[in-house]
Amino acid sequence: MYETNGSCIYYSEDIKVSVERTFVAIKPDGVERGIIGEVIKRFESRGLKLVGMKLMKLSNEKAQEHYGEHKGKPFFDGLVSFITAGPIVAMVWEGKGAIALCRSTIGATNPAQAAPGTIRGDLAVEIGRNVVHGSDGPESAKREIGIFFSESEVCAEWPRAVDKWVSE
Ligand code: DAT
Ligand code: MG
Repeated sequence: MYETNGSCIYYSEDIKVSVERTFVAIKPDGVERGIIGEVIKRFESRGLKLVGMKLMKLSNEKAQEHYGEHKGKPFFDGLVSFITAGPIVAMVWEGKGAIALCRSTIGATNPAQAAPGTIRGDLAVEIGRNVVHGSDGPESAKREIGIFFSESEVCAEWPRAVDKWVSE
């Protein structure tokens, strides 16, 4: 049984585990470079569950809304042009601690400083071409999922048998 509560889901049987959702996007550089599968593989292999995904081209308005926290910064216009320059892969990933797990899988904002083994540390070299986006906290996760996905586009009821081998 699932009860949804914002970006969290509670499995309400004998155990009650809080499961987070987070928004992840493969940016136009990752799509154009043909590394969609490579990026998705990192999250799948980690044990996270994909509960929403679509290939889409962002409008200027949606891009400005998504990156609203950066409005006014010197890189804002370039960031909006970049994210709208081609299709992105918008995704929702779910799991225990999914927000922090996705951020650590993605790596530091500047690929030049990102640790090897992370997506940015392995697949990118520059801050303006850093391949992937991931929500940085529960509030941004909820906000960003809401920008890109309607409720019916997220697969809420999808229990996986493997989940017991991923999380205790
Ligand atoms: P992150 O994507 O790691 O959450 P962020 O939210 O601080 O990083 O910034 C959003 C994006 O904006 C980031 O992925 C790349 C770009 N960006 C951030 N800081 C920048 C800078 N100093 N110069 C150029 N682009 C920058
Ligand atoms: Mg950010």
